[in-house]
Amino acid sequence: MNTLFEQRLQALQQEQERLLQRPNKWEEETNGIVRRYRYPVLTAAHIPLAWRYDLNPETNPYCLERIGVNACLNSGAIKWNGKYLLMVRVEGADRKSFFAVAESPNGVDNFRFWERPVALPDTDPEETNVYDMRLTAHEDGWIYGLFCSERHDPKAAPGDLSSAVAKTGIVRTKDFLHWERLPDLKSRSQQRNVVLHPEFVGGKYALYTRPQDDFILAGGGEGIGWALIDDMTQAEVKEERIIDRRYYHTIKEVKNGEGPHPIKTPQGWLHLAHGVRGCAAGLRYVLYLYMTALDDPARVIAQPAGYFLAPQGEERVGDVSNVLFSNGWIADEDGTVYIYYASSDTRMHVAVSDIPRLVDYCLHTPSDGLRSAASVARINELIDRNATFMH
Ligand code: BGC
Ligand code: BMA
Repeated sequence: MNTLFEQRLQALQQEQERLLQRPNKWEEETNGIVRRYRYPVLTAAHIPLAWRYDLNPETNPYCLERIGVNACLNSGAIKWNGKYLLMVRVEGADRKSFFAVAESPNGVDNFRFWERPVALPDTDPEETNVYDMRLTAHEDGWIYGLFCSERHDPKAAPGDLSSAVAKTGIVRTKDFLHWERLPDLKSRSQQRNVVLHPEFVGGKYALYTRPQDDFILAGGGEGIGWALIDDMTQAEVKEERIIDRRYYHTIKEVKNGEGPHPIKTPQGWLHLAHGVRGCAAGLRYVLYLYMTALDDPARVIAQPAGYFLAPQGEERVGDVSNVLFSNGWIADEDGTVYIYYASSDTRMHVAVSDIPRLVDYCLHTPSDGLRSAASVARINELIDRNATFMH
């Protein structure tokens, strides 16, 4: 027996089991809106050893990792058969991302990957990278996954190996094992962060879109859009209108994008999105909430100013520092909301809240006055109203 191999493998297995079974615990936050859990729910170290190590001592006498994994990030989420599933963006050491399902019994810890990564139907040899899937259990009976499909820009100048083009890929499933790939979304502009609304709207499918002129910059793309689609098997954005606009000197000045699909509440659709601004450190990504009307999911009824989650502590640092990104949340039957978010393109976390609390936050947080003077006026209004309550 090769004892070096055995010892190393045993240590790796024990260490991973300890990590997978570690109970998570929430920490109080001063703003009362959410409770973050202390430990990341998924990291590269959660990836099964059989995906990374050759477990045959004959062919791997040093027990080396053969296929490295860099990060677990931007994950779609869904409750399915009583389990909390994440559709994880796993990024390899080779920079390529792929999808893999991880499952937890309680939504906050004990996430374990299924046996194999998702084998997405491979329909286009130019498709180089796939990431950031949004899951929607649609009322038509299918579970859809919309994701970003990226390729080298065919119009890039010779020697320019960085320019890319983003499209929206579409798959659907009924069991998370068999995936049907539908044609990519047709659109005049590049599209990343496209999300399927869970209900028909006037008999049509509805998409939250994010038109952009360029791969990185939104350019003339003014924000989160809305498009009605006749047929998901031939999905095409024919008309698109902006429902959540970007503004100068806000958290979404440079770009924004819908997170997961909105949650239906008695007071309206509750939306989670990311906003991006530029600063000397690069792009800063934060998360914000807004609400739209039940009878018209494209009509904004509440827009609290600023972010409700921004990078904090260790979340600030990673491969792409100063980033929180979310494309998955789960609203449980009892109203608990599990918000899954990645920090700095490196690891997955969960923060927990509930529907009444998030709705209260949306409906009663002042909107952005867009100017410092307006911010001061809002604080003074609050102080005036508080005068009778001060002791
Ligand atoms: C990366 C994404 C990133 C996008 C825009 C892609 O190549 O994989 O994580 O959001 O570029 O920066
Ligand atoms: C992109 C997103 C994410 C990523 C973020 C920060 O625009 O689509 O994939 O988390 O940038 O790198």
